[in-house]
Amino acid sequence: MKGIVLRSTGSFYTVLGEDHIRYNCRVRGKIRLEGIKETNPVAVGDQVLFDTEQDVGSIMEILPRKNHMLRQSVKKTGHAHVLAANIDQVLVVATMALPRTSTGFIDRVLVSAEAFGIPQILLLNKRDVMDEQDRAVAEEIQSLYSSIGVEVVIVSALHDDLNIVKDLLKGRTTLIAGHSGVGKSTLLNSIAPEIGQATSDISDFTAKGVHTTTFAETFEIGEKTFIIDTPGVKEWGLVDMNAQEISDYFPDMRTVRLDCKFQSRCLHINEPGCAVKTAVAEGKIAQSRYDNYVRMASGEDNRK
Ligand SMILES: Nc1nc2c(ncn2[C@@H]2O[C@H](COP(=O)(O)OP(=O)(O)O)[C@@H](O)[C@H]2O)c(=O)[nH]1
Ligand SMILES: [Mg+2]
Ligand SMILES: [Zn+2]
Repeated sequence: MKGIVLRSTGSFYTVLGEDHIRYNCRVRGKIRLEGIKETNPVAVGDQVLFDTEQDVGSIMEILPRKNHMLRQSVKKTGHAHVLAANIDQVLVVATMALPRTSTGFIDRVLVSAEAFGIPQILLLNKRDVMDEQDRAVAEEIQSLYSSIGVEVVIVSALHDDLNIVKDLLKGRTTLIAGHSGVGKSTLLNSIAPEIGQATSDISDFTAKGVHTTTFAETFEIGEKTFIIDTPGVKEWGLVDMNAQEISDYFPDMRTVRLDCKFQSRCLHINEPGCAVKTAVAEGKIAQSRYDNYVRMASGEDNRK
């Protein structure tokens, strides 16, 4: 039977079959998928062929992936880990306060998605508790990211009707990313109450590093509509990317960088005649985007 992998624990997989029944499966024997060198052969979001003859089903084959996203393997063995496969879009959930999300985190996720050719949505949550200053910053962020092709919505997952968000998600598979406490579970509950996601107290978000689940999990929130929740967002890394590649995945730098004096060799950091730096000075590229680029390009850890 054909199915989609909803959840993986590393040895067992929950597969949603075409018959709409969930099966517990494992991988028996060797599975081949061309070009795979990652630590986990089968990822959440994979379309698979599986056999249901035994109590525990057997995944026989992974169907070709439309795309996938990698994250740095937790153990830093040099191997990458497939975060999820067949993703239509990435939804970054961020907040101005309680907790405050840095633009460094937002840009890191956007660049990671861009690197795999996946469109992005930015959701600024907790609109109801934004003060005047937060609101001004949120609107600034909205206009900045809209200008580089990212859809931005400012909402309250607790109090708004969320029709805009539902429309954006409808019929698609969306990978959701955001720090603990920003309201991802609350958002899922508002959109699809039947999935009954546990939410944590605001005070819990300071308890860093305490993750109850370490596995990506997919929720079906409507017909052909899936949300993949990925715990451990701190491990999101820019796998094997050098400065040139990173600047390629900043849409606002992409065209400008061809005008740099040293063109493809320019890192846009100290080089004379750098068109990117000029564009920053002229306000054509946002200072925050440039600063975040420099941090990523110099390999500095800005995952917070
Ligand atoms: N005021 C306010 N609180 C929210 C909103 N969304 C979520 N929260 C609260 O933020 C806390 C963390 O939410 P949760 O959904 O568990 O975050 P997660 O860790 O990203 O899944 C909970 O106490 C929620 O009630 C919102 O729009 N406004
Ligand atoms: Mg949660
Ligand atoms: Zn340059």
